[in-house]
Amino acid sequence: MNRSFPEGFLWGTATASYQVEGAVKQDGRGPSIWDTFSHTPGRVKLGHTGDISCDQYNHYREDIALMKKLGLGAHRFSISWSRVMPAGRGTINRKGIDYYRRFVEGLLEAEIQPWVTLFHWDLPQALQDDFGGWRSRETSRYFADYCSLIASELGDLVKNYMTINEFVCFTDAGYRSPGQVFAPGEMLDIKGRNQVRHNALLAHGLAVQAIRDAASSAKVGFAENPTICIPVMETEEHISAARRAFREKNAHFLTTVLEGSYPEIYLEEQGKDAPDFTDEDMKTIGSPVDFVGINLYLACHIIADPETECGYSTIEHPHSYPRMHAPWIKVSPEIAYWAPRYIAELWGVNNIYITENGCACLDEIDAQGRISDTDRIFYIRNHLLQAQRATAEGIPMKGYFCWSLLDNFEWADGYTYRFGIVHVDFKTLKRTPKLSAEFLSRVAAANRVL
Ligand code: PNW
Repeated sequence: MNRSFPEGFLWGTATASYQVEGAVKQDGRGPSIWDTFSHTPGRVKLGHTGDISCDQYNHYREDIALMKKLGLGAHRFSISWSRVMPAGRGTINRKGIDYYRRFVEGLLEAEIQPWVTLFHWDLPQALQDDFGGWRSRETSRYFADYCSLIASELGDLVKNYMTINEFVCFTDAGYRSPGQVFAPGEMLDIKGRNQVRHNALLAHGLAVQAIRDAASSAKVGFAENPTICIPVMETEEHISAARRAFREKNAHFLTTVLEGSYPEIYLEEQGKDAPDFTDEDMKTIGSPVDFVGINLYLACHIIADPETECGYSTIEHPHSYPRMHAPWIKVSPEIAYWAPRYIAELWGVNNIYITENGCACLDEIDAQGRISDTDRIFYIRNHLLQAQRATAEGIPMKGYFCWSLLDNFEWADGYTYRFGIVHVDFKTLKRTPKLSAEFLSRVAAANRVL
């Protein structure tokens, strides 16, 4: 069986600033809401913080050397807004910009394309204090200014930008979470939460325009983790039911960005709590993007159901559904096929990237100091098989980024879950590639599933 990916398929790893950088007080970085949140007792497991983490700020050369050895052609990382603009607006911190320039130059020297995420949740604390963070559209406007700064400072070296990473994880989880609570850890009413969502969407749209203005050759997209609908059986009725469900379940983020308007179903559902917006806002939110990034995590199963008005029902995961070490990560590799297929079919997107895929494992170290994470290889390999199936059918998926290069600060779970293909000893900061790193390295070199 041919398991090759198309020629030129991009292989990469991914990280995010607050999760790996450490050096939170070094060289003029301002605090972000995640510094505040992680230092608030009870917010993060075991009181862990990102103060040091992998200390990539001081170990970036070592990490680039590691990536070079792996031989993957791309690396996705995020910029810490408060490292380059300590108060989120106004004064620029040159040392912060210089760091990212050095980092990008290092990647390019190692023949690794830099893919920059502009916002991976570490909002400058000053914007939280002054404007209530994403409660205010001032934050959306300042985000565009910051993006413009980055695109003009790095635009000669960086071609690919993602405005925002995963809307739900800093809007819903930060301002009104039914489950996992992320920074800033507020509890707004539904209308307030919907306005936060809107301001985040607006920030994305304003940023797309700002980046294009500042760097004309830039490619701009975003990285979203939609709820990915899997037809329970691959027959036409279930496939079309799941396609419809995919559009509707992601109405408030993915669908809105790609259609440039809030779907009726969302506005109806929210009723009097629907966000306030203008036509101009919606035009901005729908600014054309060059690519769509999908972070593969969340799945649901859909069954066609003529008894319902929408024509489908969602099947809850049975308690015995297989999971990885982090229990919220369920094993549904089909998402790597259905997400790109539905995105291409529903919205005609012709550049799709998997911007994250990976899982937490226990990663036991053997007597020889090796980590033979066959469970992670199993997880990634099965997703790759489905991704390959998509490309073989002509679905325009152009690349794959593995989450994550390194074990790192896993948000509210602190360091209790390891997602890296490279192990990090957080006492000594020693990096040790796991067996999955070798696996991915060989897959990328062969450009096929091994
Ligand atoms: C993504 N959920 O976050 C993020 O982009 C990464 O920063 C993170 O480390 C990685 O996935 C692993 O968690 C998510 O609960 C966090 O559904 C939570 C969820 C999904 C994605």
